[in-house]
Amino acid sequence: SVIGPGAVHVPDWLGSAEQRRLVEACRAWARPPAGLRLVRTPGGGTMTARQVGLGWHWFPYGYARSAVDGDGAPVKPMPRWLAELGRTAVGAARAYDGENTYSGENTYGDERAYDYDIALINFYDGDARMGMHRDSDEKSGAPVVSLSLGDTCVFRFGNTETRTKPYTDIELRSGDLVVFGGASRLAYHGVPRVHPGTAPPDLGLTGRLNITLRVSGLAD
Ligand code: MD3
Ligand code: FE
Repeated sequence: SVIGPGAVHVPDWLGSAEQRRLVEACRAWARPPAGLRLVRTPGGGTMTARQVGLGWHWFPYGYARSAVDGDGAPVKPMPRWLAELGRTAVGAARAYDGENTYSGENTYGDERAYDYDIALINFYDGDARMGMHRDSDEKSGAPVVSLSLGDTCVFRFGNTETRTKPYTDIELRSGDLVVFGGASRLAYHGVPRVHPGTAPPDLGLTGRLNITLRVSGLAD
């Protein structure tokens, strides 16, 4: 369903076998070197969700090939299959982007043009959350693809002007896809809470995992 202009939510897009495969892959990516780390914020704090990058590591506010706030090891490569999953996700979301199909144009452009070269994986456990922010460190307008695994969260989708109201809260569950393109690409958003113990029992995951796929627009 459409959350906002250019923002499409596809519940239960990933089947349980695909979810398990992704969780397994995330576990491997989380291991050192260049594994899961706490991202330090400029104010001297740390983000409560831990993060690992593929292709590029994100830091406030930019991208680097080795984690500035990690062990200094070179970032793991972005697997080709994950980049292709990003393209497939954009195609799947377009089918639901009813607001935009009437014009013959679409919000998302041609996904074959997008070379997804970044995956940012956020691990939420305990009381982890994510404050309202915009993702503006990519130098490409390609849509951001979000895949949720494990516990259900409240996702807050805001506006492009302020980090406060108006916003829409929706629940993201394990297997859900959201694609953020067009006018939503620079909208404020956050994760005000995660509901513990709501992951599918067969997934073997405590907490929540979110994978975002992005195009850096940076040179190799
Ligand atoms: C809207 N992650 O990694 S996913 C992030 O669940 C991030 O871990 C959240 O915000 C999470 O930056 C939310 C949904 C999401 C991701 C990227 C976006 C929404 C977005 C980029 C632009 C607009
Ligand atoms: Fe974000």
